[in-house]
Amino acid sequence: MYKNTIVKIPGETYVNGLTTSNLGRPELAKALEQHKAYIRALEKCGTKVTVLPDNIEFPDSTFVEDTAVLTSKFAVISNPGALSRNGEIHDMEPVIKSFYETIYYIKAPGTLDGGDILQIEEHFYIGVSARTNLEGARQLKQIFEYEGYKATIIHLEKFFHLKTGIAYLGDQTIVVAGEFIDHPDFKSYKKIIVPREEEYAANCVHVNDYVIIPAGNPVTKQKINEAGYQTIELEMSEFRKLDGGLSCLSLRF
Ligand code: CIR
Repeated sequence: MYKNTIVKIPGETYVNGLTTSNLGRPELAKALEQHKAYIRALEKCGTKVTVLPDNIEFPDSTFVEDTAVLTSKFAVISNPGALSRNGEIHDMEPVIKSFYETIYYIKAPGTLDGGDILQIEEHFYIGVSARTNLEGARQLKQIFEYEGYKATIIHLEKFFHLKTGIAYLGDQTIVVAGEFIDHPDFKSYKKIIVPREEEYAANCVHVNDYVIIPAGNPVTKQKINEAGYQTIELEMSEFRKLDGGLSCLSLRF
């Protein structure tokens, strides 16, 4: 059960954020509207949403998930792998300190983006990606093991972040796409398989009684509903343009 969520408003420089998507430049007004709907959805799920002001110095800073890994017992401040994003942790640190007593840090030369971390009950999966290096992944694995959790490092082939292609819904059920469909480390879970043309929907978030999914993915929505979950659909076009998915826009704890 998540009680809290943290989000950050996209600033006017959002349109200059990092991207590999080729979907065009985002429209700020539309992004702000979609972000408001995202906040409303987190409230509908029963979380208290902490809304942080924008910071135009960091165009990508609305993607707060990458700055930290939050668990029920402790927090880890990440060390974001993109140079232009690394300073985002300085805005986030005091906020996280207001919620947590035990805080760990990923330290250079380790880099780590929170989007590469997936929790399945007491087991954390850590993606090694273009943003999270092996040193960062090893540091985090050590922290989890010290705190009594299991941790597995997963080497990504194509996905941007680990959670770009996988989500956990509870009840040992995962939503998977692409390279994770037949991945040996996920073979013991019940799987909802996302079809290729809906791959963006693999980044969905289970928040209490709902699964929030990106609008326009009817096959995935139906499969999630058939598995017994209620869904909330959100328009995500302006975040997708900067490679952002639903999970990236919040920290949930
Ligand atoms: C970036 O390239 O860092 C941002 N434009 C998108 C970050 C998406 N975050 C995530 O998947 N956790």
